[in-house]
Amino acid sequence: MAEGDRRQFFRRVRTTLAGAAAAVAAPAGFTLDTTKVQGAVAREYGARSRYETLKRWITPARFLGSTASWTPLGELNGIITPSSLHYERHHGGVPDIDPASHQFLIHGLVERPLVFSLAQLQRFPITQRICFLECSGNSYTEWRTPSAPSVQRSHGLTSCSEWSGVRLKTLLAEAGVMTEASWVVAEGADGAAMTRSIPLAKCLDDVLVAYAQNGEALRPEQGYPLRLIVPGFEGSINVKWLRRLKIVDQPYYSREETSKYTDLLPDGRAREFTFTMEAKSVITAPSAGMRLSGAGFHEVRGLAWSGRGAITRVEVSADGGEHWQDATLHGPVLPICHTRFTCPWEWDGTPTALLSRCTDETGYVQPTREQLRSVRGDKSFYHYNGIQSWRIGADGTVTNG
Ligand SMILES: Nc1nc2c(c(=O)[nH]1)N[C@H]1C(S)=C(S)[C@@H](COP(=O)(O)O)O[C@H]1N2
Ligand SMILES: [Mo]
Repeated sequence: MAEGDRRQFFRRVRTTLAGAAAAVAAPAGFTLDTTKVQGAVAREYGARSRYETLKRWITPARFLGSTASWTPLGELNGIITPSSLHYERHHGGVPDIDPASHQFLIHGLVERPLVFSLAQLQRFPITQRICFLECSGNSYTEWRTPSAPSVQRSHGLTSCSEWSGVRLKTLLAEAGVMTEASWVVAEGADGAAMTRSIPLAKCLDDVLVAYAQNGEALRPEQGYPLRLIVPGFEGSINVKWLRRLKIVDQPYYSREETSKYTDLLPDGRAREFTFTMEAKSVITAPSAGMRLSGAGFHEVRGLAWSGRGAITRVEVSADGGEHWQDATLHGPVLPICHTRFTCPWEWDGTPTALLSRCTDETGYVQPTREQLRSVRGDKSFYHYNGIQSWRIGADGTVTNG
């Protein structure tokens, strides 16, 4: 038997035994309650079971309208985030926009300035893609002393949806982009009038003007009725409540790309336009705030994603980073998309730490916190993608660190 085969074989055996260990034997003479109870009638618009209570965690607002809500990653499964639990970030509150009167303008360095209603936009060929969004402020608590009390509060500013809409390049072709154009400035219709500059090349590649999320209209929090989806780029550039695209020949250096969303480097200079979100992974269970019921088999579960393409590998360490084992990736494994991984783990009941490390299709390997800090210094806030470590105590408690 080849070495790889043998490893696979042992893993299969271990998983089977583990399954048996987790199963509960039915007591002798056990009878299942088979009473029939008349149920409720159909509902026109669905809601979850009244026994389910999972929620986003909302950052206490510093001022009215500027807030963030975090996805409870620890308790979710699969790669699609339920729309009701998609993280939110807004700088001027969630506007209430009537789609019947909303107008979307493309102007600037174009042959034909165009204005669209939602209905007009929906007559263009539709396309869809599943991709993650991640706020560049996600995991900011982990730069210095890792301190978030849960994976929701360390990593919950990322979510993954299926988005449908029109390719921006289709609309730009319709408008006729002039040769001197090189950037596109996007503006939202919210209280913050969120404004971001996007390289024209990206807009002619895979940017979407989206009006649907997971099959239905966008949620108000996600930009109803219209938003940009800029796959792999930091969250803030995915302008919601989109009302205007101005085609220009230089970036606009708006507030959101000078005072905010820049990375202060060790030499005191600020790096601008860090567009792409680098590869990152995190173990979602067990994770901080959870408690293991006891020694024995546990399945380590998590998520990995990269703004540069598909995840090709995730490794898990159950001894604080000394040894690493390949995790199983569960399909579909899509580019620029949350990817599920699992890894069987036999806990011996002694204190240890669980870590995950991912690699993407460019060969980039998720760095340790120390590696990141050695390059980026200790003044950074945004764009943290270091390896996360969850400490397991002898009593089964899981903490950050
Ligand atoms: N118009 C507008 N667009 C916006 C924002 C905003 O405040 N206003 N916030 C941005 C930020 S910082 C992020 S991280 C993403 C969040 O998208 P979501 O709320 O759908 O998760 O939207 C971006 N688009
Ligand atoms: Mo963000």
